[in-house]
Amino acid sequence: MRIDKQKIKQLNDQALPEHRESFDHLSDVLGRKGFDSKAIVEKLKEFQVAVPSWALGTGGTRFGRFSGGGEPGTLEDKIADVGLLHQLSKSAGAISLHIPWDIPEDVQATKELAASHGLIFDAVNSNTFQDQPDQEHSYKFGSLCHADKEVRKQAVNHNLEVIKYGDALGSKSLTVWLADGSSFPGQLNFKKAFQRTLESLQEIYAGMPADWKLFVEYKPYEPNFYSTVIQDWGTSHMLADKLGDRAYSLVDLGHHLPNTNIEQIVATLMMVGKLGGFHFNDSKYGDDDVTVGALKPYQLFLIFNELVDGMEDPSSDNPYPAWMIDASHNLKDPLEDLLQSLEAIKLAYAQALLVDRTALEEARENNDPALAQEILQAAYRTDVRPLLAEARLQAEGALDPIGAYRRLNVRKELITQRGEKVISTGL
Ligand code: PSV
Ligand code: MN
Ligand code: MN
Repeated sequence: MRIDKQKIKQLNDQALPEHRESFDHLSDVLGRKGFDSKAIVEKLKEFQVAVPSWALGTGGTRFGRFSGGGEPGTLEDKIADVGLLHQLSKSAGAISLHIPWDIPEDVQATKELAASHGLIFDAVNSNTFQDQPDQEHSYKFGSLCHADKEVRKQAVNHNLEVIKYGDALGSKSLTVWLADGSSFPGQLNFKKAFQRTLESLQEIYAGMPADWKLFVEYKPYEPNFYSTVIQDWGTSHMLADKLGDRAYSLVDLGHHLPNTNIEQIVATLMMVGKLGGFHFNDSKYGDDDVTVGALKPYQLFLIFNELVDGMEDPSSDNPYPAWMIDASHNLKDPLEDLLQSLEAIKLAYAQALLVDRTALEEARENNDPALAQEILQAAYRTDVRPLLAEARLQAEGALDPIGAYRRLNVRKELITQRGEKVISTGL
């Protein structure tokens, strides 16, 4: 399904006078502080976040799954759902696939369908954390780190196949996240596991097209509960460094132990040009994967403050990071959830663009933490929602994406088309 553009326009027209008033007011306030609202709106229009195919269905927990109905049952439906998100938000211009959950039957037709929704294919993701019905060897005791060379070979070949699919679709990067690790002390030889993983990744790296990047994602625990082979950013960076120039670390917000200073990790990785990708979500306890900004919007802002700093730093050769939402849970309508995540990401981005970096640097050099905090919080406490709305309006999206989604009964229409019972592939 696609939303009739005219209907979005009609809703926008109704809300326009109020929006104009708040946008003009904010532009005046920001203008007096030396910020150019127009330039910020342009940056917001450019900022696109990939939506992963596995977030479009209701997420389950190990205790149950409660589908809301109208879920996408095919890759085509998933593309259509991201298309809807993009129509409303104008910020979700890419989809990230997980193979083998999303194998395209007809690559050309899939590419054309995505393009017709204004979408490109972002990083492709391999899956060696589950066994597939037709596979020869099991990943129960690991994949790229496995003690048995044949298992490692199977996992490497799977990644090479994922690259092939991605290449055909126009993706330019592969994200590798491994569940490899151990659940009991003594189970795994840490050094051998690292070395085997490195060798396997080297084979995968060698199999990438010359213009591709490899993102190495880390995670401290789960599904293994004693050790994870790529447990943290240091391990991920060591691997990326040994692999070569086109290998990078990938930071997933949920993949840290409580209270980790993620903004410092971001700053450090960007300083050495090794932050390749970023997975957004939020959490209270672990890898909760709840809506971005639902719990810790200030932390998200502090992270964006470093991301913007890294992106604007002329001495850094860090590539433009690949942004992706990696959130999915079991209560909200997944499309509303993703619209909220997109909004939270862009709010934090816009606020970070309002940090007076020259003044902040001066405060730091003068050892003035109180002033540094004032500067950061002045940006954080600015209500930047009119800037986001203006960016959407100019791009012909919805002034109020969730409002439009509800008023246009999108979920009801999806349920009519797809039924109540379709279960989307994913976790
Ligand atoms: C693992 O927890 C993860 O964050 C990785 O990015 C996976 O690819 C994704 O979730 C989906 O399983
Ligand atoms: Mn992730
Ligand atoms: Mn995760």
